[in-house]
Amino acid sequence: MKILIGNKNYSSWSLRPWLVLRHFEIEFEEEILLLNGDNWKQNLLARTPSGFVPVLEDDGLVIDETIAIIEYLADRFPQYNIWPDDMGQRAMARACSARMHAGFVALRSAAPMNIRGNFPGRIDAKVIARDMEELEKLLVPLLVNSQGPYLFGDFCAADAMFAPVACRVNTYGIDVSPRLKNYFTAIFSLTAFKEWQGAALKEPWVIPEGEMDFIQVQN
Ligand SMILES: N[C@@H](CCC(=O)N[C@@H](CS)C(=O)NCC(=O)O)C(=O)O
Repeated sequence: MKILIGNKNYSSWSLRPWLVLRHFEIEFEEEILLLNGDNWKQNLLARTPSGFVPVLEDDGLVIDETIAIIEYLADRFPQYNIWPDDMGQRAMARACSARMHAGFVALRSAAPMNIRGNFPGRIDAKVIARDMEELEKLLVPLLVNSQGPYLFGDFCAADAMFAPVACRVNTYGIDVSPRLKNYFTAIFSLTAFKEWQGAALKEPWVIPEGEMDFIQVQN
């Protein structure tokens, strides 16, 4: 089984299924397809169905789209609770994951994941206010219900879906409620997350579009 991912510092979609693979100790190989440099897009188009990462290759299958990769892993490894065991909780976990996959567009574009970046106070709070309100309304009741540390108690795929949001909140110093702050701390404390973060911090590549000065000029 092999996962094709983007640069670890920037590729928020790649982080999600990678975290599931690593956290549940599934054996896999990884290959980074750079999201920068000469001909990076042509290379991506040549190696992936849609020209986007992540992509999972397994047993002759080539699967793209983050949610589909996670669902495949859950089917392929039913011995792990990639989704919660309880049917109702599983439905809730899929629902909030789908909301993340399809939504939070303002937050995602104004505050791209940049793990090594440190840009507190440099995002216009008004631009992301509605998304941050929606995030609190979505996640806090789940955390109250589960009593933490993760959305459904133990770490599951839904938490992987929100891990890049934790990174964004950290990089841009975005205000969140104490409950969300604790939740993001729990994500940062995962061994699998620390491994990804350590690798991201060592990467030499800089993508201007993911750096604050570029974003502010664009806006
Ligand atoms: N809908 C896709 C989105 C994947 C995506 O946007 N990946 C980014 C990297 S994080 C990418 O490949 N970008 C290449 C490009 O923008 O051309 C998924 O859920 O996997």
